[in-house]
Amino acid sequence: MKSVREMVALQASKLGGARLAAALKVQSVVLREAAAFLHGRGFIQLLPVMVSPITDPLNHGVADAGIDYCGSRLQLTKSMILHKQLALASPAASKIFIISPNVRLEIPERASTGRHLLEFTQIDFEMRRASAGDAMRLTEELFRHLFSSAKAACAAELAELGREVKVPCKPFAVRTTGGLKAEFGDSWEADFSASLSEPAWVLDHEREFYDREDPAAPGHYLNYDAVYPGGFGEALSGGEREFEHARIVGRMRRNKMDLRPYSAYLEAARIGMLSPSAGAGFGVERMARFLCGFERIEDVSPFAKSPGSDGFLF
Ligand code: ASN
Repeated sequence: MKSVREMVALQASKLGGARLAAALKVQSVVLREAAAFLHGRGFIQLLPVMVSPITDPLNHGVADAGIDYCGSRLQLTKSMILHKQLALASPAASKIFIISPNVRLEIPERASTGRHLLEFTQIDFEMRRASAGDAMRLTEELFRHLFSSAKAACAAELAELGREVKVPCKPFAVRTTGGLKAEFGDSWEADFSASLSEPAWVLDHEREFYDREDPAAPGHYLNYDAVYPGGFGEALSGGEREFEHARIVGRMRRNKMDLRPYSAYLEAARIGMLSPSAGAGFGVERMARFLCGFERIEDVSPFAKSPGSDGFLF
């Protein structure tokens, strides 16, 4: 166990170092250019929701993080998916994005992936009456724009890091989760990413209740993950959404969820406030890590919080 003095000295050298400085510049370009690109496509930027009675349930190894307030329980946002669906009810907001801080208390084992942090920021977008294909084409253009902007604006920093960034061709290659499992087995995610030289899509995996199950092929899902090449793993995830009350309830029951906390969201679905939509979100720190070619995501974040760690200073 290191002393506070030793830990502060390490933090000082991280903050004063060229590596973090390069990553922060790359990340800043990603934030600026993602907002500019989405504004240019007619998206409205919403401010983040950070506490709410409901958030993304993320039924996989993430503990709830909440605060008690005046006798009720507020959750810290794990993702704004449910609020994205609700916000689309505004006529001003047929295409929205949020630079959204998320808190996910991940299981300690996730520290080994190099791409999980307890708090991170995602650029989260949603489009009313859009299809999976619409969201995938938009993502491909956005990623191309972000990669080429970072390359141009941070040429000196990337050269110093010895990192060559390739602007991907579009459309990205497309695979399915089932096909990759058959080819690579249980470690398909890491192995598939390691086999790639450009980002690729992985379609159709059973995730949360809000990703739409294909009405024409039950057991299949109209969702998509973008995967970075070179073993950097998942970049973005999204899907078409369930918006009809009966289907949402059916999916929640299948996931053995307690419906009570979601009563207002379900009422909104029942009265038709939710519309068909598609969207996605990608982690800003993950993109900075990929563009810089860093092994660990902690290296792009000045105040990184790794899963399982209890030695947080700031
Ligand atoms: N942002 C993701 C989406 O739009 C959800 C998530 O981050 N869990 O599907």
